[in-house]
Amino acid sequence: MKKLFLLTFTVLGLLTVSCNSNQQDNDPMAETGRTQRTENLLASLKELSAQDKFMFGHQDDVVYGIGWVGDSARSDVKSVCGDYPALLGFDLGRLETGSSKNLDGVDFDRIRQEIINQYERGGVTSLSWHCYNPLSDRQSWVEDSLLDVESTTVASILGEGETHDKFISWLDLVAQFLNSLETADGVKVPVIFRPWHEHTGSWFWWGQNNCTTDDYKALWRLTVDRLREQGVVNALYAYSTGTESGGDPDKFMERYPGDDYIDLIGLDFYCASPNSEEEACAQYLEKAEKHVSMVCQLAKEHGKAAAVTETGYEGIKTSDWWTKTLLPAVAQYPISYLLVWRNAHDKEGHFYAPYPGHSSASDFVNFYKDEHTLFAGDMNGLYEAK
Ligand code: BMA
Repeated sequence: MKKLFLLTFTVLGLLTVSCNSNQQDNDPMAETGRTQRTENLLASLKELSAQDKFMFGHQDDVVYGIGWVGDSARSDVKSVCGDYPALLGFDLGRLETGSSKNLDGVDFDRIRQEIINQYERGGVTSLSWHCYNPLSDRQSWVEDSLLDVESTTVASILGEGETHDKFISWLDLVAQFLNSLETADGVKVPVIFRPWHEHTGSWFWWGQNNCTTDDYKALWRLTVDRLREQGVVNALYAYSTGTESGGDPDKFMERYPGDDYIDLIGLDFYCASPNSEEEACAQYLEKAEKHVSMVCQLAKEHGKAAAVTETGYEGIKTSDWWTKTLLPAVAQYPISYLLVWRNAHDKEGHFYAPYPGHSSASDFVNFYKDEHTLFAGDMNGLYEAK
């Protein structure tokens, strides 16, 4: 009995010590208001940015793919090359409306679990947010018939605007979700949060023609300040534009909310042409030269990590796209990661990663084996102090 008690006592003691130490690790650091692990991740991303290796990422990789949805431990990328992506992307759109599923039908509880799984395999998660329009109560994409509403939405959020309180309650739901990202051992899982993306275009209500520069910056600051106030200690923030700057750094940074608000500078750009595959690939290489080099330069100047926050070739129509277009386009630039978009199970032809039997699958295996690319199995110590 005594022995059993001692054993129980010891186990309880060990558990308490380990919980306490995780608890302490979850405490925000005085200088940055974030956990040590989150700062370590940022340092690792910057270190990766300075090397000639990058993490491969895929949106919604583990929750559905071509011909399947909702399976456990499945991934089109893993089925093709044997490993998970080093980075996963998920979207928080519809969290703000209180829905249990996001805009693409993925359960938020599942997303939470997959973020934790990804952390436990040593990888990273990036979260985008196709946020509803709080003024129209409709999607984030601008609707032509509602242009007056779309172009006054950001202003309606700011100051004492009519949607301010509602929007703050939406941010609080995001904060709640980020705060809930905890492993069974009580470790707060760091993530990259990438709201208000592609703002240099005008297809979202927060886009270029729909708000002023000052209002866009104010939206960012309101977002980050509120999340911090709500106790979010595990988020890095990514600024990610489209290609509308044309490679002009001043234009690219026009709506940058400031170094205190941003950790990672990135770009969304795709391989596409209405004319031909050759043209799509040639233009992709040109775009990379113009934009990715600029992103890396700006990230360096501002002391931030650099990334290609979204990219890909819808339907991957060229079978050697991975090694003959993507790699030559980006491998020479010091990015920390690139993320290809989702393999939709419900939208014919809307996929950006290969799946077994796809014509680019064997080329993807070469891409996987290439010295520049990192997958989950290559991840080691991203969250440890350098
Ligand atoms: C777009 C498309 C949509 C999707 C949205 C948010 O690029 O993939 O089908 O709903 O992203 O994930």
